[in-house]
Amino acid sequence: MAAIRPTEATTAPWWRDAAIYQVYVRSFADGDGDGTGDLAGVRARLPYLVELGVDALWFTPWYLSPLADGGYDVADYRVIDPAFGHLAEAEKLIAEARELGIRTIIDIVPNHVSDRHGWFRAALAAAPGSPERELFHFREGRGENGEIPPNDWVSEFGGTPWTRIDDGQWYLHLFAQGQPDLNWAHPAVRQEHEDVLRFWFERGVAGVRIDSAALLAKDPALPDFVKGTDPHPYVDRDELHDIYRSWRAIADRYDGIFVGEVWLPDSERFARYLRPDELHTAFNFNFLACPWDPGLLRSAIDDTLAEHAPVGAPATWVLCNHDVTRTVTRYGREETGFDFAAKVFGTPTDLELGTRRARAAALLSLALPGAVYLYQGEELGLPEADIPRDRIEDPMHLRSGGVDPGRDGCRVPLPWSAGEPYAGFGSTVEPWLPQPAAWASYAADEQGTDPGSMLTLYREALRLRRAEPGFAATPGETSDGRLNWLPSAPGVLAFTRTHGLICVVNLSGSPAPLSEHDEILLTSVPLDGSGLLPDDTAAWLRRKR
Ligand code: TEU
Repeated sequence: MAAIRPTEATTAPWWRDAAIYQVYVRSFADGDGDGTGDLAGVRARLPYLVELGVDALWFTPWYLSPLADGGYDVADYRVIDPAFGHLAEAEKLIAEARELGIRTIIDIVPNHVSDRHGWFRAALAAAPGSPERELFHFREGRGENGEIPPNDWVSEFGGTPWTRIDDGQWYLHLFAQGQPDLNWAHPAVRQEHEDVLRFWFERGVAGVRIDSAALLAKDPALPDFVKGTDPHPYVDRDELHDIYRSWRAIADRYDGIFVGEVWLPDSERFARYLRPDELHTAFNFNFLACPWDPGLLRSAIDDTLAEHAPVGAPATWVLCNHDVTRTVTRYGREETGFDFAAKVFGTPTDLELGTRRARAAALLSLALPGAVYLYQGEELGLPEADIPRDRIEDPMHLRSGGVDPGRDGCRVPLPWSAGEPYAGFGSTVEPWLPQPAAWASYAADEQGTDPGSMLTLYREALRLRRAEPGFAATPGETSDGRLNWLPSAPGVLAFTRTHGLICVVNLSGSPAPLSEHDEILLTSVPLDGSGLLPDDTAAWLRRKR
């Protein structure tokens, strides 16, 4: 059994260098056979997660939801969706995981609720101008008969973010129609979210991921968007920081942590969310979106460490999540960066190349100072799946008029056992999203016994990352930024951490010499004995002093 790392002064707090595994519950494992993943499925697979060697699980929303956006449309935060289980089972799961040394992070979606949430139903039933409507952004339309949306904003999922209801008013939803935005200027909205945080901290969760964390606050006038105006009417407004300071005070009482989903290009603005009395960490989307290019990766790493240092927050390293193209697919394409706007159907992909690079990227990201997030299936090297168009459920696809492929391709139910129906996902009926024909060839059971598999690489890398003190955050050293670049050939990234650990990644296009070392700890592909590191591969080395 893995032990929870002690948090005394001998080691840094757990979250500063944790390996956190993202569980997309619907697609992780199906415990009751109905085609949808559930909490029973997760509980049954806890030993797998222990063996993988992760410190915490982040669960995408598991609350009651009509699933207009895969659960990011919450109808009730205090109820587990019956498709997943029930509250007592969630409590059991949190406790069982903790017994096994794994902490739990839940997902809170403060920007909006589901249109089935009690508050929104009450708002629809109430009259324009009523206190019930004040909790949301209801407005009259423009034009002679109010038939034009109240402003010119564009939904994050495309199209207008306004929907008109029967009495003629419009309500704002930055995402799908089923996700009405809350009015964060209203004290009841703040109060309710603080209660929800306490509700879950009381149940033993160790942390909270904050969805769309930079979008909640709106200019009360809801003005048209004029490019270049500062402040933006709904992105990164100063009012947010007061909200997060009050959340931090609550989390501190429970020793809980936050990870914010903050997509902001400006690093100084980004770092403001990580000041010591605000969020503990935020996802590093610049690294996630970075192309497989030595210069760009090196700058992304340097910029990340530089932006975190002044606020004393640890960096996070993320290669993929439930919103973006799977890593092995992205790296196997001509455009290896990630950009929502550039997604199209039918992009040519070399999966062998992508997989080779993803293996090297795994060693790179796991060697960097800070916390690392893994998305379920990343450890199996799953590619982005082609979903038949009539089976795509993602509102990003539906609202684009079918042009955007959407995000379902990275949300396909996991393959557990090669020889079982639906690759061992656990279903007795077809899972909610179809699995590609090749899915069984990625099954965890066969990868677990294959020394050359992606799963074996992740297990070994996570084991070493935990065992080697040189990879750990240093107590008292707030920047955790112990990384020194080593001289290397053009196109080769080489850096040291402490205790003589070295990570080398070759993106030069040809074999490159390894940095001086005494011991090879791990390589992303077997070396041939020439002393050279092949292109698109990585190695962990040790140099004794
Ligand atoms: O994602 C937020 C999201 O979609 C961002 O990409 C957003 O568009 C960005 O801030 C724009 O700059 C979260 C969840 O991860 C996603 O699954 C949900 O669909 C979404 O929020 C709505 O809750």
